[in-house]
Amino acid sequence: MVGRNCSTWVQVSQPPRAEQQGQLLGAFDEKAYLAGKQLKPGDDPYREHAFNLQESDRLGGERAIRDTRHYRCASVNYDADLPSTSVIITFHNEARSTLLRTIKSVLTRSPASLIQEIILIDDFSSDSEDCQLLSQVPKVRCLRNGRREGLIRSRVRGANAASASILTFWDSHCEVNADWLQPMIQRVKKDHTRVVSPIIDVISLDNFAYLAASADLRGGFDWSLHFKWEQIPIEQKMARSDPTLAIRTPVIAGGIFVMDKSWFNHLGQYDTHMDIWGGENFEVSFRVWMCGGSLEILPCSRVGHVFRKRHPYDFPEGNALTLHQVSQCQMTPSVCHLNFTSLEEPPPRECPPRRCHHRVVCPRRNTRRAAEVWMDEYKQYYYSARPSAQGKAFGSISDRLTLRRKLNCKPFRWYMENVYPELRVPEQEAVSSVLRQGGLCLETRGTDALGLAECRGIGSIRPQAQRWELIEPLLRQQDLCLAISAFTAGSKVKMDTCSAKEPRQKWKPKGTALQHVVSGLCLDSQTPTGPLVVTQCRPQMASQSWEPQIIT
Ligand code: UD2
Ligand code: MN
Repeated sequence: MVGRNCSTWVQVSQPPRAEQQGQLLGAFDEKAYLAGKQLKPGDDPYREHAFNLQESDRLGGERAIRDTRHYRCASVNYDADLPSTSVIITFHNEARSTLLRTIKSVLTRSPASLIQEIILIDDFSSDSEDCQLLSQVPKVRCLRNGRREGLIRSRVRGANAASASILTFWDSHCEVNADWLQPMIQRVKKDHTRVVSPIIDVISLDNFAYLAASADLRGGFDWSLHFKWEQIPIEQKMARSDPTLAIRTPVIAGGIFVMDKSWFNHLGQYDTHMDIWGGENFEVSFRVWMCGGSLEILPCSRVGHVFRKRHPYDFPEGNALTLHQVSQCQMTPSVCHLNFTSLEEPPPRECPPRRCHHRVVCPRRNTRRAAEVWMDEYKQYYYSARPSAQGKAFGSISDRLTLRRKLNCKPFRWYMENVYPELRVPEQEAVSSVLRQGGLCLETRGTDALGLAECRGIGSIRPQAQRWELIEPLLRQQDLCLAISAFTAGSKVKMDTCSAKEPRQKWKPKGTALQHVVSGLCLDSQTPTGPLVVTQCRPQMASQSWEPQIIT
């Protein structure tokens, strides 16, 4: 381990010297730009941007920040001949100081050869001067929309104008950390179907402190289609021997990611019928996974972002939205390990639970489009969680459905089973029954043995052993499910820990028989005393008949 005084803050960049400033900013007059728009004495510093503008302005165009990466990241090697990227930043009425820090941090903390250009899309901000002035910065181009388009169409405009083969999408209030770009480009260069994001650190909206986000998070969601940061599953966490390796993520937060330009175009860019804000991160995430790509978070790449609690801008079509509170800051990554520097191993402790409130906007139209195009039969769970979405018009989706067919994308069930098996499908109406065969009932005896026994009603000593729930495809008794031991006729059946992914546990009713979905064989008692097995289905056979009788 590299020796380092733990109390020092590792500075990843010193403000450049005067002559470097000249090269970096060309004809652009930073002082005049920042002085051109200032908070007036007595003004509420949070009003216009939903963060403390006074603090942001005080920091100016550039500042040193702490290197928040794991210490092992510093010794990872990258190819010398990485391709360059076009950085696309859309903004609507962004504060001058945050926008300038975003741009300057990219220019100062990325290898110059990897930044082909920075394309700003001014999404019809009230003041058109910002765009003009910033265009004077070398490598920066600014395109101004003639009307408010929202971030989705703005990004597509930026992508179409980009000249590099790799696209990098950004919010307009970020600051990059040391060596953030190389890991991203390296991963995409190796496999162009990967879409990669950094760990998104937290820039405090109050004092602009740069805080390390937990490195154990990935993107997830609930059935109301709210994005949330969640702990990576424990098995994956245990299996991670190398903290510099990529983390697979079911969805991306949406704001900061790198993607191959041809892959972006091949996959249909974005759904440009989505307006203003929201939902596009689900749409692009489902699409990437289901149509042959993957999403990753790269722990050696860190970028800070000002997470806000409300939108500072208006939504022209306000009725497309509903507003409600969520009680946890699910949308802001948890900030832990505040007292260590990157050169130490972080102390292994869980983040404390946070109590704060966000006003969450539900862009029903956008989210509904994502659900309708990509979620197949699972969209019913979205509608159950967000009944108000059902009444909301969402326009035509035929183009997007055609795209899905053309790309031959996998069903949402595949996504659920392979990418996000941790997302629980809401409990279906579970009906408990006994399974009768003649006068006897199917019963478990421990985990291995199954047999037939006299039917005992509720209130008997062991009613649980005869109580079954068929929630297709599983035949359950609490956490245990009926499973075959092999896929051949004559194989015994047993009880196993339930997993909807496990092919051995998939059953469906066939008349009064119970058919194992994958082998096509049927549950058979052969003799009342023998072990239970699966055999060729013969519908008339008494030993294959299991009559459910509902119990309460
Ligand atoms: C998060 C994402 C954001 C986007 C959004 C869902 C991160 C860090 N941020 O929201 O990128 O995926 O979820 O849609 O993951 N903007 C426009 N035109 C508009 C509205 C916004 O250009 O009409 C710009 C805005 O100035 C900003 C960016 O779009 O640069 C994202 O907006 P935000 O910062 O308000 O969204 P955020 O961070 O809450
Ligand atoms: Mn943002």
